[in-house]
Amino acid sequence: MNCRPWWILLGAVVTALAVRAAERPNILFIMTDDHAAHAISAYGSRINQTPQMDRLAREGMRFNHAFAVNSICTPSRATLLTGKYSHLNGVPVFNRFDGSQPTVAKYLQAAGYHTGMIGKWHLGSDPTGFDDWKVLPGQGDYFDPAFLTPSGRQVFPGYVTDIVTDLSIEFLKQRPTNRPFFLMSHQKAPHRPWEPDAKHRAQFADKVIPEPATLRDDYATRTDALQENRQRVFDDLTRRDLKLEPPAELQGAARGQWLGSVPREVEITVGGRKQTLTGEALNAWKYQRYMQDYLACIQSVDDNLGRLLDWLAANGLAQNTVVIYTSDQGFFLGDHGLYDKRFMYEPSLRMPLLVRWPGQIRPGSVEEAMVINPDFAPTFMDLAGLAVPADMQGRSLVPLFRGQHPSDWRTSMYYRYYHDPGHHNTRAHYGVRTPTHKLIHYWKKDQWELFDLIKDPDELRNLYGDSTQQETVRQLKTELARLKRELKDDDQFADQQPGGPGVDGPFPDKPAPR
Ligand SMILES: [Ca+2]
Repeated sequence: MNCRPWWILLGAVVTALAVRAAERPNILFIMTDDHAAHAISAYGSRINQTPQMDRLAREGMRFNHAFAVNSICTPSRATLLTGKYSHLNGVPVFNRFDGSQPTVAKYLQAAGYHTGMIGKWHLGSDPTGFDDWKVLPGQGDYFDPAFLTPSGRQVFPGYVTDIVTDLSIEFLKQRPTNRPFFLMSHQKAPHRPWEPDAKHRAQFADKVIPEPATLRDDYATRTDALQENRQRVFDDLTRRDLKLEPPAELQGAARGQWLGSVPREVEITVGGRKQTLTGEALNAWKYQRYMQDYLACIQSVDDNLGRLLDWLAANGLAQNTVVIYTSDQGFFLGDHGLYDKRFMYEPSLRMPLLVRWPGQIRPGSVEEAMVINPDFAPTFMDLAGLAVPADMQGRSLVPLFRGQHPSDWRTSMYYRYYHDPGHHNTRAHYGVRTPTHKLIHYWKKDQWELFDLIKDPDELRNLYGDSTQQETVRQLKTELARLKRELKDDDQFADQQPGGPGVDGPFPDKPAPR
C-alpha cells in the first residue's frame, strides 16, 4: 500500500498530466474547398505554383493517394468530424448535420484541448465541441463575409481568405497557453463562384493556362452517367461563372436570367479591338476564364498559408504543432471537359494531403499508402493520445507519419455518392478503388465502369464489357461487396436521402446578394 500523503500523490498526478499535456502536439488542420491536388506544384501541377504548400511538402510528408469517400462539401465535413461514412453519420447529401452525435472535436475538448473552428462549416447546424467558433453561413461570401458566432452574426470587411486567416491567428493569440490546441481553419476558397481579390486576379488576368489532355473527352465507352452530366466547362458554365457584365439596361429578374444562362457567343476586347467568340474559340476562352479565377483564388490561399506558418514560427509553435493541409475533395480542372467534383474519377476523388510534424515526420517524405477522409478523426485522436473509438471507420495515420507501414494497411477503398440529380445531373454511384483498378456501379441505372489505372490513368476506356476482364470484374465485385458489408453500408440512403431545410438556407440573417 502506498503510504505517501494524498497531496504528494495529487501533486504527482498533476505533474504527470502537465508533462503529458506538454507532450501532446497542437493540431492545426487547414482545409480548403474544392482544391484539386493537381493545382499544387508539389503535386506536379502544370498550371500554377504554390510555394507555401510546397514548403509544407518539403518540410513534411506528401500523400499521393488520399481519397474522399463522398466527393461533395457537406458529407466530406461530416465524415471529417465523425470518422464515419455518410450512411452512418447521417449526412449523405446537403442535409443538416446532427451535432449531438460524438465528434472528434468533442473528444479532444474533453481531453483538455482548446478547440476552435474558423471559416467554412457548411453543416447547417451550429458547431459543437468547440471552445470558439466563427463560421460562414452556408457557402459564405468572398467579399465582406458575414460569420455566425456563438454570440450572433458579425460582418468582417475584406476578402474571405485573408479574414479566415486573421481570425485563425486571433484564435491562436487568445488561446490558453497551458493547453494544446486543435484548430480547424477552413477556407471557402477556391469554391465556385471563384471570386479572387483584385491583386490575385491581376496576377492571372493575362496568363495562358495549359489545357488538360482530356478537356475534349468524347466520353466514348463510358456510361450514360457521364454523358448526362451538366458540369461541363463548354456547355454549363454560366455568364455569372464567366464574370460577364450584363447590359446596363437589364434589371431585376431579366438580369438574373442573363447571368444564369450559358453564353453561345461572347464579345471580348483584345488590344483595343472588339472580337466576337463562338464555337471552339469560345470554348477555349471559357476554359481560360474558369481557370484564371480558380487559380487566382488558390494563390491567395497559398499566401495566407504562408502567413499562418510564419506566425507559428515567430511564436515558437512550429516545433510542437502538426500542420495539415487538405481539401474537402478534389475537383475537375477541365479534366473530362468538366468542372465541379462528385464523380469517382481521379481528379474529384483525390484530395491533396500535406502534413508537417517536426521531429516525427521526415522532411520531404512521400507516402503512397491509400488513405481516406474517415482517417482524419482517428488521426487526431491518436495525436491527442486518445484511444480511437470502435465506431470510427478510419484508421490513424500516425504510424504512416512516422514512416511505419502496418502490414494490414488497406489496399482498397470504398466510395459512395448520393446527390442525384443534384445541381449537375450527376448520377448516384458507388465503387471500389484498388492500387490498379476502379470499378464503379451507377446503381439507379445498373450500369458499370471498369478502369485499368495503370494502363489508362486518365480513365478514358471503360473495360467493363471486355471479355478479357471478366475475372478482374469478378474479383472487384467481391471486394466491393466485402467493403460494403464491413463498413455497414446497408443501402440506408440508396433510395431516399434525408430531407429537411438543408445547409444552404434559409439563413434569415444572410445578407442580400450583391
Ligand atoms: Ca467542396
